[in-house]
Amino acid sequence: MSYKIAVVGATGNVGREMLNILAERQFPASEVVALASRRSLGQEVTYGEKTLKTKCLDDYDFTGTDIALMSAGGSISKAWGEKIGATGCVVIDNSSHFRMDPDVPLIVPEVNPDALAGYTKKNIIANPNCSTAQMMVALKPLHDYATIKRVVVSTYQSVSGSGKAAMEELWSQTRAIFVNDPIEPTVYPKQIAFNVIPQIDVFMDSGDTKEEWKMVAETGKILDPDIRVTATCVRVPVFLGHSESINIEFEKPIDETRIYEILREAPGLMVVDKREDGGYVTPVECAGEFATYISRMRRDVTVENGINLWCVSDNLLKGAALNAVQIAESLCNRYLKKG
Ligand code: 2RA
Repeated sequence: MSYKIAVVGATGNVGREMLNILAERQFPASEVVALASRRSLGQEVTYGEKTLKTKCLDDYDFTGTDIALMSAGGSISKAWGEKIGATGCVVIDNSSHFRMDPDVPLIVPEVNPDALAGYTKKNIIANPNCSTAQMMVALKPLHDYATIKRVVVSTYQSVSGSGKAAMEELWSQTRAIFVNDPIEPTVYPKQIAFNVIPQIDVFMDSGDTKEEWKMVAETGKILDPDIRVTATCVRVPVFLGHSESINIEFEKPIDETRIYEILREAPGLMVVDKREDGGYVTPVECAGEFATYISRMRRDVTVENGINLWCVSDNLLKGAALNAVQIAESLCNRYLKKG
C-alpha cells in the first residue's frame, strides 16, 4: 500500500522539511514529486537518499497523485487548492487560506483526529499556524483533565517562521552591527538583530495582529470555542524554534502532580522541568526534534485553578511540516486505504 505524493513549495523552508520528514518517517510513498514555481524549475531538493529536481507546478497534472502537501503561500493555495482537490488528490495545506473554511478540517492529529472525516467536502485539510499547533498539543490533555476556561499566551517566535529572507536578514544585520555598519531592515518593520518586535503579520481593527487572531480563532476550531484565549505574538532574534509562555485557568480543581503525570503521558509532548539552573528547554535544543517541550510548570497563585507553562517546539516541524505529514499518515490509515 503506497501513495503518490506531491510537495508543492518544495524549495521553501517548510517544503524541504516535508521532504525530509516523509523520508525520515518512511511514509509509504510510491513516488514523491517536488513542485515549485517556474523560477525554481530544476532546482534540486533532497528526499532521503534521493535528489529530486523540482518540476513546475503550472505544468503538473495531479491526476493519479494521492496527496499534495502544500506550503507555497496563501496565494498559491487560493489559486490551486480547490483545483487540485477536484482532481481527487487530497490537499494538506500549510497556508492560512483554508484554515477557517467551515468545509475544511483544521487538524492537529494528537488533538482532533476525528475531525479529519470532513476532508471529503473539498478534498482539502488545513494545517494550523505554527504557534497554534504546539499550543494545541500542550492544551488538549489539560483541557480533557480539568476543562480550560481561559488562556493567556505570549509567544517568542523565531525568524524561520517568516522564511529564508528573514533568516538572512537576522544574520546580515547581526554581522553588520558587529562591524559597526548597521543596515536598514527590509523584511521586518524594525531591526530584528539584538531586538524583539511585537508584531507578527498585519494589524487588525481590534489592535491584535493577525497572528494573534489566528491563535484565538484556530484554538476555537481545533480544541473548543468556549475557551477564552488572548495572545501577544512577538518576533525574536532566534533562527529556529518558537517559544510560548502559556497561562492557563481551569474550570475544575487541579493537582500539580496529576498535571505532571498527564503532560508526561500526553502524545507529542516531552516534559523537561527541573527547578534548577538550566532545568528547562530552550529553542536551540528543540531544533530538529519532533517533540513539543514543556518546562517551568507551576501554579498561578493569583487564581483558584491556574498554572503557567513554558512551551517550545521546532516551528518548521510540529509547527508545519511534521504536523502535515502526520495528517497524511492519519488520512491514509483512516480513509485512503489501498487494496
Ligand atoms: C510566523 N506563524 O511565525 C508565522 C508563519 N509561519 O511567521
